[in-house]
Amino acid sequence: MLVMGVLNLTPDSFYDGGRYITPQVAVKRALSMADEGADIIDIGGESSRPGARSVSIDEELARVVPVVEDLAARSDVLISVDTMKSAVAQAALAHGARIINDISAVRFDPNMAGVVAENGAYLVLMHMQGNPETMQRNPTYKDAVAEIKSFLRERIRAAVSAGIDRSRLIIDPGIGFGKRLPHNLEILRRLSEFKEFGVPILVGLSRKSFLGEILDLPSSERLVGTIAANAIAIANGADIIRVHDVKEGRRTADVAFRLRNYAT
Ligand code: 9MG
Repeated sequence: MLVMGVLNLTPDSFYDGGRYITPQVAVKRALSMADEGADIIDIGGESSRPGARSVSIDEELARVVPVVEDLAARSDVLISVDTMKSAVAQAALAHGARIINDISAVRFDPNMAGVVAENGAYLVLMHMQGNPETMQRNPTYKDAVAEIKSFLRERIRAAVSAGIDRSRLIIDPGIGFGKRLPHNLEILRRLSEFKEFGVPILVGLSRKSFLGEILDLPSSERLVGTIAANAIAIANGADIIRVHDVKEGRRTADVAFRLRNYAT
């Protein structure tokens, strides 16, 4: 059971935007997340929030690469980079990253799958209906779980045919990416159905707006909701949780995983 700590190097992410804006502060935060029990640090240089400003390759490289390089020199923690750009992925992998978290599931940049394959990197394939700009404009499904599974099946096939070893793949149903509250709830309730792919399942629900809808609370007040929902996700089969609050996420993971696997 792995915990992925979120490190956004962006001014406009929905919860931690603007906090880790210099490389020194960002690396310090990454090291403290590793101390708190993060197995993976997911570093992002472009916000995927609806309406967020898009970032040039040069700007994203300038934000991400110095942090990856310095963190890799100071720690053995697994470094993931949240990017849809193959040039950013290539540079990050050359400087010590091991995982590419591509929320487009290698659809937005035609060179991405090749870069991941050539570097023998791990790849997160996430489902999103639409794109970050349009995704929350009335997303619609007949059967969200069935449609997300069919998308992931096709993306796994595409990744493998681009030369990425299946053992390097991680799937993610993309909580909040082109989904309304009932879709997110249905996905978490039926998460075990994603086990049929035989690859690890990552869930990112930390402080997201569906929790705000349930609780009628802003992102700063959604930690307890995050813990509750992560515990259910783990009970239903999640292998990796992506969280802003690593200490709490680690404890949630350890307890929920032990309960899931307890055998008399
Ligand atoms: C970058 N990012 C924001 N939310 C995410 C989620 O739920 N999963 C993954 N893989 N990445 C995410």
